[in-house]
Amino acid sequence: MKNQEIAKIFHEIANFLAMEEVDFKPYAYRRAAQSLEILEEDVQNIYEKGGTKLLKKIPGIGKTIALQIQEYLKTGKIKLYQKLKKRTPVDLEEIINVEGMGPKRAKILYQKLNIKNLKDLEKKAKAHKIAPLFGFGEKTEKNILEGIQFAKKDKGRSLLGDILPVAREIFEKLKSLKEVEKIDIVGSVLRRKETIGDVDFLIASKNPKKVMDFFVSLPNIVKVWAKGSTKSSVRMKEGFDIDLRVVPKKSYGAASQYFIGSKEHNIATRRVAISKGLKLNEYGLFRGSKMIAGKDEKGIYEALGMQWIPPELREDQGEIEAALKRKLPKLIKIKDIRGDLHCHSSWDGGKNSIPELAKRTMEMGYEYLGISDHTKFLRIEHGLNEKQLSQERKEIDGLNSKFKKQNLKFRILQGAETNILNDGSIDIKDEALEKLDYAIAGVHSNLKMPKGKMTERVIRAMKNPNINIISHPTGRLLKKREEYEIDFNKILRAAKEFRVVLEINSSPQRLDLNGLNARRCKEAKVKMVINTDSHHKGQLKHIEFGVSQARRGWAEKEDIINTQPLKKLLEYFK
Ligand code: DGT
Ligand code: CA
Ligand code: CA
Repeated sequence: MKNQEIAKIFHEIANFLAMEEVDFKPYAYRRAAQSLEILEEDVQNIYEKGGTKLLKKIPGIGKTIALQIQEYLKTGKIKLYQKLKKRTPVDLEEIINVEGMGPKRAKILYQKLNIKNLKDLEKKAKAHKIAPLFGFGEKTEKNILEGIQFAKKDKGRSLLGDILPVAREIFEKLKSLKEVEKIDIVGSVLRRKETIGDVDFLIASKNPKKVMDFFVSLPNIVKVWAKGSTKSSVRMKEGFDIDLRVVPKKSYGAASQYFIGSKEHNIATRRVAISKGLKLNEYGLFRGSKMIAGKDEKGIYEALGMQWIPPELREDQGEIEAALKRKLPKLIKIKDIRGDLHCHSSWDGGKNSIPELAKRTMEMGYEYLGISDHTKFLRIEHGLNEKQLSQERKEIDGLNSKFKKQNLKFRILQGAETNILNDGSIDIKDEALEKLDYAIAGVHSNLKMPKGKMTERVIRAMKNPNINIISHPTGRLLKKREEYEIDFNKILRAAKEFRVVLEINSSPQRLDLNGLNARRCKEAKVKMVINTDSHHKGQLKHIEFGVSQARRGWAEKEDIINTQPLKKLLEYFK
């Protein structure tokens, strides 16, 4: 699917245009990009079916942009984009990824200081050339430097949410080859790490040469780093690398145990093998020169006296010891989820109406959907006030009585994602909160508070008996923004005391709580909820990312409240 590729180019065009300060045009490209991002049908299919005429039916796509989509589908390029890039040779994507930087600031820095990329930006910030510029100042310069350090830390790693769909497409292509007997995605993608260094595939085949020839000729490969009969490595247009290993079937289990990783897990597993007088490598498990296991993973772990270990746990964080004692957790699964409690509807500017979201969640097999629109403090997000919340309630009540008449088990709950203000108070009156089925509170402003203050702020919100859930509890944005300073142990204690649930936010940019914090939460016996924070129905499927983080946090069904039937859930919130 080319939708995301084209969306990315439109975003970049919008950034360049915003830099040149033509006002309405960036908006048009931004809108087209967003529209493509959430489009569920392949734009190529649409074009093939009805040309630019049908493309123009997509919301936000007018004549010019339809022609540019056509241009891209036919030539792989958009001339306007090439022209803009040439005119302003700035790596805008890299620069505006720094927290606090935008196209307008990037323009000033390019014009005044000739800053073209992250390296230039760091050099000038360190030399204190940025602070004296009009509209910048000491504080901004300091923030820019902090932002750069953060961006550098994750450089070269991609978000799991960006990688997984592409990896799955390639998986299907490789799988279709008749020489491929077995295939798996392995490495950190299978372990569902939040960020990915490179994608690893493992294949069993009697004809590695055929497989490798096919692999290196896949579309969207921009460079072949290496091509051999057992290992090949390529760079994709999207900017990440893929490693492919081909092994004979009899070693497939051993190879998959090795390439799933992590490296730390492998080292610890080999230690167990050695302690039993065995040798484990990517070809098999051996006693002397005799191979005693290797065809499948289960056989290897069994021969080592262990339970098979789900990939999400393979980080050498105690899973080996637990598997030896046969005490691995029974990890939560996607199908345990009965509903999503963090969704934004068109009431707060989300892309879909409540009935549209309800329809999609019913199709997903959910029993309930919680609508949790932003509240009034967030003006740019069209936050709802008390009166609008009660109007929204009427719509939800109406839909629920319709479901009841149709004998459907499905129900919509009314929540709200309220804001925790600086002093820990909530931006909606208690009388209005009491009328909701549940309330979420989150920090959306003033993220740079000192640790003690931030901790007190969130705890005060938790003390409010109407607050049931804290959304994205650490506030991080992957590759963009560090967690805010907060004493997480104190938060856990308060959550336990006031029976507040912590969210695992499934949005691929957040994944907050992450696996590690989810595990701390489980150990503190604090309940969690896995939500998507969807702003349109296409994002509801992100639930799988939250479930993966929960699994990385050793969470079982009982640790997650939205695995409960509706009645139990509502009792919990009482
Ligand atoms: P990434 O790519 O940084 O997100 O993380 P991984 O885990 O996918 O790492 P990668 O692609 O370098 O290697 C894939 C797996 O291969 C890794 O998880 C474990 C295994 N592996 C790689 N190098 C070594 C090594 O030096 N020793 C051992 N025991 N295993 C290794
Ligand atoms: Ca990898
Ligand atoms: Ca690799």
